[in-house]
Amino acid sequence: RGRAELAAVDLGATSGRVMLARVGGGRLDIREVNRFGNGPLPIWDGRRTALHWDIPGLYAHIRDGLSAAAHQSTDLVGIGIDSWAVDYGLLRGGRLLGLPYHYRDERNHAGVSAVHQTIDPALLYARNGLQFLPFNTVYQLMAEKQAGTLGLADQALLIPDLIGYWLTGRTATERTNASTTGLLGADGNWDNELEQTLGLPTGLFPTLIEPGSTLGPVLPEIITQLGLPSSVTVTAVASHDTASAVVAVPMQPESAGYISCGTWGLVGVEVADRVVNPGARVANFTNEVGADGRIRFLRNVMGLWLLSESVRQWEREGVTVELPRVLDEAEQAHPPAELFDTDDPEFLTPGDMPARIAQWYTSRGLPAPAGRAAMVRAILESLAGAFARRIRDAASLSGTGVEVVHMVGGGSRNRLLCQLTADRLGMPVLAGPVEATAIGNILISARAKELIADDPESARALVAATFPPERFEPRAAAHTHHLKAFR
Ligand code: LRH
Repeated sequence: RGRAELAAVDLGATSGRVMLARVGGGRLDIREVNRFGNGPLPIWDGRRTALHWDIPGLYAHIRDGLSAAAHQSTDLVGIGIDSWAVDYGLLRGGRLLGLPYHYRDERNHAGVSAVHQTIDPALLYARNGLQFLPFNTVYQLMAEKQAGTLGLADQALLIPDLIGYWLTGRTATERTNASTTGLLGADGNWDNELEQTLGLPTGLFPTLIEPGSTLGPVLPEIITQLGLPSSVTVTAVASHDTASAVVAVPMQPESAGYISCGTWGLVGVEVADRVVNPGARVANFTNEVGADGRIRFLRNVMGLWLLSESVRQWEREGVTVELPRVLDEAEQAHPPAELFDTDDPEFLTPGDMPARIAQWYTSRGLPAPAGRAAMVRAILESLAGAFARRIRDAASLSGTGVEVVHMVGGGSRNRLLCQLTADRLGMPVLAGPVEATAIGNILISARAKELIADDPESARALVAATFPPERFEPRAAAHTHHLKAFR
């Protein structure tokens, strides 16, 4: 096996980046090429302000990043793309019809009632095994149908597949991300019967492809425009960002849980088979498909969105917020008298987050955190509490003997959050890597290009050796009322 360079395009809901990695000979070196902000773009639609993604803007940053990567590299052989799940672009005759909707747009409410009027949510869960999130693609498509826009399209592409299509001219639906649409059946194929029941067109999404397969060579004009080597190809990686992140969790899945903490906290375990039963449905656990056919049995917890939306609000109020300082202050602040429910749907939409959290407390007759430091402390304590609770659920519902919990993604850089999570869990938290998603993206490309051994264990061993995690031990006093290990 030789060494070569690979680019990862990794789009998160709060920021995106292009990374360049040199892989081979048992080594993985990765660095950032460019980074750009991302977020909901409000656009007036004639009746209301709708939330969209600025996909052309993101694509421009991706092109810049790939071009810079090509200039910094001597041997760029592949590109992999991952992004947040569930969202898609509608196309007709190969052309994008409009800006993709942001999953936080409120149109989903209409889609949810339309779907649940047609099919009982319990039956839907038995088919697709997905937790209820109002923005699962199936609900968005129903909203689109009601708005009359779905009929205009002859194709839908999930976000990473859309970027891949623009780079290669090839269309496909990568499986891990497809599994978040709600339209895949237990057999792993598009559930045409469900689509027909809901009155949705079948065949809207192109054929499924597996992570690790080649999408295609980059279009000649793009090779020229960006100065890419002519032989570079796009690999379909585990294109759902969470799937990529879990590929790079340096864990032993039989005895570990994970928290992939960025905009969202994705909290769960990796299992061989779907866990679909009434308990899992009531706890709102999902079965998303991962690389190597593994299942991510997890639950969404609101995540660092609570913090980033708070910071955004404070900045709107004219305060300059230096996050490291606010986190230091939060460490000194008093913990809240009570944790708030991070997953209250009130927190889903953009806007004044501190006011909504304060309202959560006062409407229950509880004192709201006073001041920024106390608010940040309440957010981190409440997230840590939710993480611990969901790890416990994941372990007991799946029968996994969790002894240690890995925290990856941006949250793993937040030492207070890691420590509080360890305290609430009563077990060690192993933090890092921060860029797990981009690393997982690279690892799948590297396996496909035969730069590393083609198995998930070797890939995780490489992560563990390259990015040794930081260990947070639970502090004794804090966890006395929590169980040590859960089965
Ligand atoms: C995390 C994530 C998560 C989905 C949400 C839409 O970025 O992909 O797995 O539930 O975004």
